[in-house]
Amino acid sequence: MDFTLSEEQLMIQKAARDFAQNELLPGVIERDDAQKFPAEQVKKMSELGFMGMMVDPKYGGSGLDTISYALVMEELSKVDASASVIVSVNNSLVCWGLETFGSEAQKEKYLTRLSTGQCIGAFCLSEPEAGSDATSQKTTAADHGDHYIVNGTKNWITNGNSAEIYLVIAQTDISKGHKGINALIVEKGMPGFEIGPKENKLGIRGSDTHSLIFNDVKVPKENRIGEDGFGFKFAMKTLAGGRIGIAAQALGIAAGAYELAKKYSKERKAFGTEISNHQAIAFKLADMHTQIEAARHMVYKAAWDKDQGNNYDLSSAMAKLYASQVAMDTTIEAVQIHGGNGFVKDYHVERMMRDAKITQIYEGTSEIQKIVISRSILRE
Ligand code: COS
Repeated sequence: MDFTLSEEQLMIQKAARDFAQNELLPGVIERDDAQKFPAEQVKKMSELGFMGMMVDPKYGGSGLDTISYALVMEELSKVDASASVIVSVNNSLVCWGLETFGSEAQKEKYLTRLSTGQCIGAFCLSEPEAGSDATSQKTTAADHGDHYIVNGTKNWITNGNSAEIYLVIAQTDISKGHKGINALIVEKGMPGFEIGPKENKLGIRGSDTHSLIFNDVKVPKENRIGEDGFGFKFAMKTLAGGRIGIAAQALGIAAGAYELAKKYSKERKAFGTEISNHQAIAFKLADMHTQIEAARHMVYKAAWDKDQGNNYDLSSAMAKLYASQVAMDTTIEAVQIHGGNGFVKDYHVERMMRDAKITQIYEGTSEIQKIVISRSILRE
């Protein structure tokens, strides 16, 4: 067993760390406050190859492994989880889904644009009445021979307005249940496709989350990903990898808040000494550090499983379940260690606490991860 990162992985980790400090940190509080999409930062991340990290270079990607992707997600998320979710959705849901299951023509038409950051993508599964219960899709894609007619509404879509390419899950034949669901590539600007209002969120406020409305949108059949009826499996397989990205995001949020809390505890004095000298604070730091390290091992293990070609449904679900809990617990404690300053925006940790919550909700709630985990272990 070798826990050493390769030279290349260390280099990518450093590039992401430097980028986060130099380009994401300035203005992160203001972007959160104003719900401002980090457009300039996304452009720079494209130049660094962060938008198509695991994509084959022949489609404009960086050709990196999943561990490198997790390292980048961790470093970006230490500073700005709004920026990192944009990266995560584009990489592990949109690019990976298209590269793995798309046709050659689809890859040529869409993947290169997405992996080079010429445009970004969105993954559209959730609906007003189908979040966790993902087979209950109400959005329809009626088969009209050489095209589908799509009708319905999608909710809470990350990159909702900033995207140009949308992977939309919709029901074609309700009598076939989940086997009647398709995944379609929909382009912004297709007649009948409207972007709904932007959500005013608790956290990750810099990312743009919208509902999407489809009114008789005509989508050519060549835009269907995989065979007829493959849409639900496409969503499940893609989300399994997406969960590694979100687990790495949760890990990064936790590690970022911990680093700030540790630094603060060595500066802030109370009762005549730095508060890190009080066991009440030192023990909190010990717990945070231990839990973060455990989460890190789980995240890297899930990424490693994916890189080795192992099944990663279980390891990604466990990594997301655990890392998101650690993100929540650690950020709450980081606010506590900061005391009154923790409640003030300038010290960052209150934002991290708000950002952490979504990691227990999107790409499968913690309760959904427990369904995936329990079914997997009981099948053994
Ligand atoms: N890979 C491949 N296939 C999978 C799969 C996976 N990871 N998970 C499920 N499937 C397949 C099953 O094998 C089954 O196919 P068959 O009938 O051919 O065997 C099919 O998908 C339906 O699976 P299942 O019967 O387990 O469906 P359920 O309705 O019980 O739901 C859960 C399964 C709960 C795991 C699923 O609905 C889920 O992940 N929901 C959360 C979705 C989500 O993450 N939403 C957030 C939106 S994105 S922000």
